[in-house]
Amino acid sequence: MLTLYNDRHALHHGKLEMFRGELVPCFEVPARADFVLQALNDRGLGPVESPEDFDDAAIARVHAPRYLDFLAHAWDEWVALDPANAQRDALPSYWPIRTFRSDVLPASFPARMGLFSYDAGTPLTAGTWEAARAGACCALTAARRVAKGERAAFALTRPPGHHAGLDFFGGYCFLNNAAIAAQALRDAGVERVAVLDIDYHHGNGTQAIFYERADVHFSSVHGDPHTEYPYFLGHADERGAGEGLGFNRNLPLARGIGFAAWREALKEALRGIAAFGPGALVVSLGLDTFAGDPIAGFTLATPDYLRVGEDLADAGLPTVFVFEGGYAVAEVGVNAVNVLDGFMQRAG
Ligand code: FKS
Ligand code: ZN
Repeated sequence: MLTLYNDRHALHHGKLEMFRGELVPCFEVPARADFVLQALNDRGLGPVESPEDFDDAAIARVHAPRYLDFLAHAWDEWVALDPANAQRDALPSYWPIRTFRSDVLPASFPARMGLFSYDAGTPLTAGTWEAARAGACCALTAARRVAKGERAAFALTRPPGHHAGLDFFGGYCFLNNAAIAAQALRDAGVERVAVLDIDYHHGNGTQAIFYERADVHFSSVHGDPHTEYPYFLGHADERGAGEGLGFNRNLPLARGIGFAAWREALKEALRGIAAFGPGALVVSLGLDTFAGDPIAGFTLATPDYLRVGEDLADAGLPTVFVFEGGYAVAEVGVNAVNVLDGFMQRAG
């Protein structure tokens, strides 16, 4: 399978995230992508190519201009607050929750950090903007290649994207690579695009971006938000709104379930996607459904990911895979490549 690899991903390297009242080492580390690249090479599942560059317009199809402007300058503003900040990552501490105003753009940088985010687990670092921007170009290149006739392409990049919304970061995500790819496919002339999110965590950002649209269907299989991150979105009764009503589908599953139950939900999501009749599929490929994942709760095993790839290939759609979560670092590469390998073997 064609892989587009963002070799600037490691410019985003958070040190610490807030967890249970303490700052702990980040789970979302550069080594994750390195292990996937290594596994691709070991399997001989090439070619691996460099992404093309795109201007900000393609990214602004999905994200608000004032948010992109904030991200582009955030690190410089952080260091301007205190030169010592150059040695530490920026984390938000103040959020405009209900009854506060979010229409007034604060002059204060810490206030804007909170306005444009929703958790304290997503450090912004010196290279975050460059890495995330190059990652969006990686997803855009994969979409372009699939629009031009490639059966499938894999955007291998980080930081991940599916929690990032129109104008907010969170859940280790800054730019929504899957949403950017889906919009690019629409702009390339694909009339209906489906996004299937199989990360352990609900893709709240992607859902929100397309919630009122009938041209992009979003389906997600994930840990039940009653108990799992991101907690405040991802319930089964979220079916879309306005013109988008009926084009959003959530299949939340209880923490602890195994592959058989998970695969039934996957197949159910794929039936809904087939009924939608899309011209292309974008897969938010998280591997944190793995039994050994340190921050998630399903129990898929390494060989199961070959079956996942086969099931996805059976949808018979031009497919863009976008790398999302997966924190069992030593296994994430083989698990990701099993999906892609299973897909290609089945797709022929
Ligand atoms: C552990 C608590 C959970 C946030 C989890 C974020 C998950 C991110 C992800 C993505 F694909 F975006 F990377 N903290 N400290 O896996 O969904
Ligand atoms: Zn996840």
